[in-house]
Amino acid sequence: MRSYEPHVIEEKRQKIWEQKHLYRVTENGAGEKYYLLEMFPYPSGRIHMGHVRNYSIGDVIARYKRMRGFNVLHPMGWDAFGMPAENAAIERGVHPAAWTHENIAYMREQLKRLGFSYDWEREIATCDVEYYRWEQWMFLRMFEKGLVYRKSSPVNYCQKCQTVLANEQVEGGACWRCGEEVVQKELTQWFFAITKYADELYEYCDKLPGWPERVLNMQKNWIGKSYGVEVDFPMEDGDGAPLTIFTTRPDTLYGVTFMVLSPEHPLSTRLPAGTEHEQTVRAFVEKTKTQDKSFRAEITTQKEGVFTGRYVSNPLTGARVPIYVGNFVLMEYGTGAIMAVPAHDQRDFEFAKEYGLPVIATIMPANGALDPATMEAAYEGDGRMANSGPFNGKHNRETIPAIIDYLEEKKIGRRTVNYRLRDWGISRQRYWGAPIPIIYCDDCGTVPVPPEDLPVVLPLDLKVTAVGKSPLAEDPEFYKVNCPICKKPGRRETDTMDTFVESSWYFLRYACADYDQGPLDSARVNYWMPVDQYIGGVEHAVLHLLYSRFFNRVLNELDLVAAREPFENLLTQGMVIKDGSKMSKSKGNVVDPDYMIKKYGADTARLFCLFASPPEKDLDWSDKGVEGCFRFLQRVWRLVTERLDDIKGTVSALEPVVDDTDSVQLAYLIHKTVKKVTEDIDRFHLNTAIARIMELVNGVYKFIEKDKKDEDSKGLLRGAMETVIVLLFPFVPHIAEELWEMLGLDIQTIGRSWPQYNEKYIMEDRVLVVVQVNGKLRDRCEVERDTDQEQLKNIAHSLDKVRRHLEGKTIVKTVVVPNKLVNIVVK
Ligand code: ANZ
Ligand code: ZN
Repeated sequence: MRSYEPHVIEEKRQKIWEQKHLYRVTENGAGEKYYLLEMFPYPSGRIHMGHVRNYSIGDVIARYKRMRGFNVLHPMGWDAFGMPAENAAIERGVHPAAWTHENIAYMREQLKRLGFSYDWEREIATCDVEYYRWEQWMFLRMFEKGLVYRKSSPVNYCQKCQTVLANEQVEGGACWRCGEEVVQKELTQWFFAITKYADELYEYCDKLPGWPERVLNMQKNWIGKSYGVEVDFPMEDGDGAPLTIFTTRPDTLYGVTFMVLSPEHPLSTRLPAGTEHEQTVRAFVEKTKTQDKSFRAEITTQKEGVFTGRYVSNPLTGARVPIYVGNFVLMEYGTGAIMAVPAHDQRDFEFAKEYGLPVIATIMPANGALDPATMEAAYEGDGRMANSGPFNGKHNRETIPAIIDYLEEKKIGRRTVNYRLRDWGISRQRYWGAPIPIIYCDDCGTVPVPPEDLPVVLPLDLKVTAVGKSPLAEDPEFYKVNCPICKKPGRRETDTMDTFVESSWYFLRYACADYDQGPLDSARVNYWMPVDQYIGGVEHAVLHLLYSRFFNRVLNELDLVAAREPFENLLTQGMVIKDGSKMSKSKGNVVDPDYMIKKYGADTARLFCLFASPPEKDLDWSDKGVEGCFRFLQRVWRLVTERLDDIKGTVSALEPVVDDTDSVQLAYLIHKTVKKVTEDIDRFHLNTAIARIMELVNGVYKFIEKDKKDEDSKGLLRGAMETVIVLLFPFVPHIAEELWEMLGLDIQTIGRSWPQYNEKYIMEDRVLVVVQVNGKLRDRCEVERDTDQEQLKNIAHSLDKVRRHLEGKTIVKTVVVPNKLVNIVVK
């Protein structure tokens, strides 16, 4: 008898899969389509346990769906552009391309060694020109449609990484990568007009029932839709346009005691021009402009400002209101100016206290009046209105529509909706990215590269010497180019695209990875899209998923994909934790997948990741748990191999043997397990599914102990073993397939059929109780679990087959084993 040697069987199985192209999939395959997608990795060098977990979960579902008759697309690829390649180039002198391709080669082997059932023929690497050339094509189409534009704007800039950062790459005012304080810098940048889709992206959050609530809320918050009103405050001296502000709280208009402009607001420098205030305002504006915006917006940031020397009048009361410039007002939101109501807005309150400005309370809490002289914080709750002219005494919420109606009628205000979402700045001053297909010409301006001149190939014969300094900008061979229109010398754009652009459409390219007539073969794309199940980390809950939803819409409008939303269902898996914190190099608590494979094999690594916790929850690494999984697989191995000779020629059965309690119990267990495992996988309760298979294995061992020699029992035993193997297949495909083959079965069938259960043998919360008379099985009865002993006795005594054996006898005693057995002892 062979012992369980994972390496031998795993490598053997993988070779067979590859030779038989078992996981190749076409659009002509039988069955309904099912697109299972896992977030593709960045080729950093080696896979980590987070990948193993993510992809193990995905592989279970892919295999399971195939077994259920679906035509499954399960692809894999590489998110291959990005900074680390450039860093490696600087630190180690290797070319980013070489570094990336080496990493891909290594990681591909790692994934293959784990036995994931990908269709490798659809593999893509986003740094390959065959991929990004189509991204450049898309850029040009978006340019035509006005969805791409260029503007000079302050950008977040990290001086250490010497690069522009997206808002979401700024964490608490610091660079997400190196922790350096982020400053603002003016740069001309390319933008994607994602805000044109803000409303749709927001509203569709309610039409994605297959997404986790938490992720949808994060998306909604990021888009930040808010209903309010723009109000015009006329300048005191009646000169020039009024000052327009955005507020969500028109009910507080009577409490306005000052106005605040963003430092970037055009009026900030214009209003004090030529006055004694000019210098102080200018100095303040300059200072504040270099501060990171998200830092300025934080509630804890110190409120600072200066007076402009000018006033507006309150359109409702006519009161004279001074205009300040303040750090906490951002130009990007609303109109870049606010009306300040210190009594009811904490930021305004802090500002008022700092600069000795008046506070007027206009909303009174239910438990008493506010006294501005003693208030220690703004009252931001609701209540009855005071100091508010005709609205006094009314509930503040009620007055909001009335006040807006009034403002609209007088044409001094308009209902508006504001979004926090900003357009997506995609320019990066980097080398290792997709070149932006634009040429600048002194005469013709900004000229898109003609489509027939695509791709703009990223030259590979360059040396990267410093982070953020794109060598493209220093390579005349690259940037010297003639203007496509006037043919005079022009200059190429030397910025590359944000790598989030590549990951915004890779899932579409998988559908037609070999297509070379255009970016996407719509027929194939529309066969597969939308993605039925997407699986990945929650760290992508906002950006990647939002950008993909945006991109998919754009491509939908370009008639390249019929679906409007790309991802039907989303599963966000938890982190892998060890010793209390996320596994990471910096924490020094990583377990290397290669080590796991070497020591236990791929099946154990997969099984542990799936068994140790439900997919959405964090997984706590445990060496003991790994050992346990390995022992379980050994136990399964022995279960089959030790009895192979016994059951070789036997026909498998899933029916109990007549009048045999043990076989009844086993048959019921088999059917129950099939049902439960099916339901569990459908709900992604993969850990409990495994636990149930483990129970079934225990049940089979128990049955074996009874040492039944008859053919029927052997048939049932074989049926039980086959069920164990088939149920295990999606989780641990190598050992399962090997055992399957040992039983003389065809490996095509294990991957293509899922076991059925028979309702007859299913008891939801019911148990089968065996009734014996003098230890001999006479009948069984199905009862509710935990039926009480007396009742069970009565039921047993009343059974026909039992009564026959009681006739003319005296009952000595009745032994009841709850949920299992009743034995009636007679004389
Ligand atoms: C007066 C007021 C009184 C406000 C009050 C709030 C409470 P959301 O809900 O996020 O849309 N605001 C408007 N534009 C701003 C800008 N560019 N920078 C900083 N703050 C700005 O927030 C809308 C509120 O945020 C607006 O309503 C405005 O303050 C402020 F008791 O106006 B409110
Ligand atoms: Zn020109």
